[in-house]
Amino acid sequence: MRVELRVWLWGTLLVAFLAWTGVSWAQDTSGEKVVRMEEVVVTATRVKEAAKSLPISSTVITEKEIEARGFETVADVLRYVEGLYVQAYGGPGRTTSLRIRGLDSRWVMVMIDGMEVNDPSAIGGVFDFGDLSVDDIERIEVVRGPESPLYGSDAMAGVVNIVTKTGRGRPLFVLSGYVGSMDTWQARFSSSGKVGLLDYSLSVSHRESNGVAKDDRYWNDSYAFKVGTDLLENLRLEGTLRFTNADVQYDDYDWLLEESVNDPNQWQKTDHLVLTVTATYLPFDWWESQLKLGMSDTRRRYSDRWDPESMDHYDWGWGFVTDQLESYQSYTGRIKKIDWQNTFHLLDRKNVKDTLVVGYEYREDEGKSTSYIVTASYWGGWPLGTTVDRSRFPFRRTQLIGYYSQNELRLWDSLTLLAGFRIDDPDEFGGRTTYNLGVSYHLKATDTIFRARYATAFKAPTLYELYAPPNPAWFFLGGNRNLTPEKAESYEVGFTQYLFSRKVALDFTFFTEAVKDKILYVYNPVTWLGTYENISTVVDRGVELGLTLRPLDNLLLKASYTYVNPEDREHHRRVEGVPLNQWSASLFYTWKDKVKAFLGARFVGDRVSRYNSTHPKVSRASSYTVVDGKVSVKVCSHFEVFVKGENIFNRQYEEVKGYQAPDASWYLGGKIKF
Ligand SMILES: [Ca+2]
Ligand SMILES: [Ca+2]
Repeated sequence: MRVELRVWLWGTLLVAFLAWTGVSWAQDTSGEKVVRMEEVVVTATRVKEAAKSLPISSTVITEKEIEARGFETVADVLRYVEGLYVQAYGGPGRTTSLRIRGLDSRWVMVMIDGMEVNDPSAIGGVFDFGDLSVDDIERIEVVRGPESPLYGSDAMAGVVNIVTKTGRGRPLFVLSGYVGSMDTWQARFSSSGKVGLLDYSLSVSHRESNGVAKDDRYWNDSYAFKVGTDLLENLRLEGTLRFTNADVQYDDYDWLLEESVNDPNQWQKTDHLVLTVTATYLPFDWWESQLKLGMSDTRRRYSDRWDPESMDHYDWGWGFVTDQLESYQSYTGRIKKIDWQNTFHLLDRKNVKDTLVVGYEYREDEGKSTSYIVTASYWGGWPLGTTVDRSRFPFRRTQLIGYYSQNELRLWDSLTLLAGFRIDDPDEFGGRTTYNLGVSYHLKATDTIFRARYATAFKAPTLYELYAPPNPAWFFLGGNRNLTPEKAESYEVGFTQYLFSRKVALDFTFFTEAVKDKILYVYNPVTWLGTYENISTVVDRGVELGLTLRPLDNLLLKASYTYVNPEDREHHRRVEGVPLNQWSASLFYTWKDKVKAFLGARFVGDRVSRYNSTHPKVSRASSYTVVDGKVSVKVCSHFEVFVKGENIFNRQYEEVKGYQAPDASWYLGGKIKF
């Protein structure tokens, strides 16, 4: 039977069963709520607001929901969010990127506690989600659509902000761990609470796995720490630190066959450190001033020694053979920033509320890299010699200064008008101004919220695209200093309809976004020499549908459907690697606060993996449906056991063609609280 059909059948049976048991336990209201209908979001406007009342599309995932789903990484959690597509190059620890509304991962800004963590030493400045665990996270906020008017460059497709937990109440200590498929084991210690004037939260975890196939080992150590104090009634100081150290074995890739080729001794080592210090001061009750200093440092090292099994030994045909004897690459990227935000509650009356945000941001992006490759070549068995290719991308820095402002006017508690603009002064390109205009209206008679929004955005070229040194071995002419920022313009309209005293919420959003002057690698077909140019245009259109259903207090159903179709206007074709259709459904169930269960299914449609210039056939990556679940049982007030399954029906699938995703995986674990 097809996986989709089985999923549907089992899903229907399960809903029927839960509804039945749910009715018999309807009196039981002790279940903790995974999702509140009135979720608040900060990232969308830089001010804490009810998410649905804003003219901006956002999703908030709480700690409880993360815990209920039982996933290990932020990427796994994001796979269930509407409008998002996560692509991993294989199993645990492998490079993982995120698209928002089908747009490039280069245009997604990722923040941890309001600090950008994108890697400026990566070609497109992309953040790699592969090693980011859910340790010590209180909430994940996702904003879809351009956020440049508030956050500047990089936020063209949207923003993901990961917020570390704030300690509250009596200190709590949690020890947890699990073992399971792929010889995986994980252990975590975490604690949070308030001691005297200090509130804190911390988490230390270790995970290792043998991965999907041969020589796919993975280790991850993650440390997260937050400490805060309300020094005065109107002054709060807060510091956060997150450090991840991970090692993963990766494979070679055969571009002709679009297949992975095992390499037994090829490793990637990643260190990522994020630090933030924030002071929040309220000189008056109508003025909140926040100063944030932040730093994000990413180091990646890749090493490989020769072996006969992988593509280190490569036969080019015509008797020409190369052996890559040794290779080593190192990349260091760092972002430093100062953000000073002032929020003025200018009017705060019953029928008129006006909030003005004014801020200044200074940001530095730094990067450098080195590469060392030793290759021996042969022709017809005769040695032609050994070449040592050393290249170095010397330390580079770009600076960016931004001034932002946004006014939010709320009338009669139903009409919200939002207007924002930001002036950025990237040191290379002159000033950039981005705008944001939005309106939302709550029609109380039918409990419907209507939304509409217009926004512009830009992304400055990355260090690599601008300054990369030429590399004749790769026919690379070097970075292009004449590049200009990529620009985007977007519109969206939508509504949220609540039904049955808000037990049901329906969301609909239509959006369109056009990106001009997209930076692409362009090469001369005769000489093969190439570099980056502002050459392409992408026009994106799509819809997002969401359904939240809480028929009973202890039962919650969330479902979403996303259609996106970004079109490459230069070639008049669909952008590679983007599924047109995606849906997901999640069921959360609590029984007397003793049993908690999650069951989820998600479908990803097929993707064009590559257009072949010499071959008329387009290569495709096929669609898939994956089912995940978790059941945890509280044995006593201090101890719980859980079992979780990922890809339960053992669907063989690939997010990126040629990179096998994990088979059905089962994990058994426990958790002690004291
Ligand atoms: Ca391998
Ligand atoms: Ca090797």
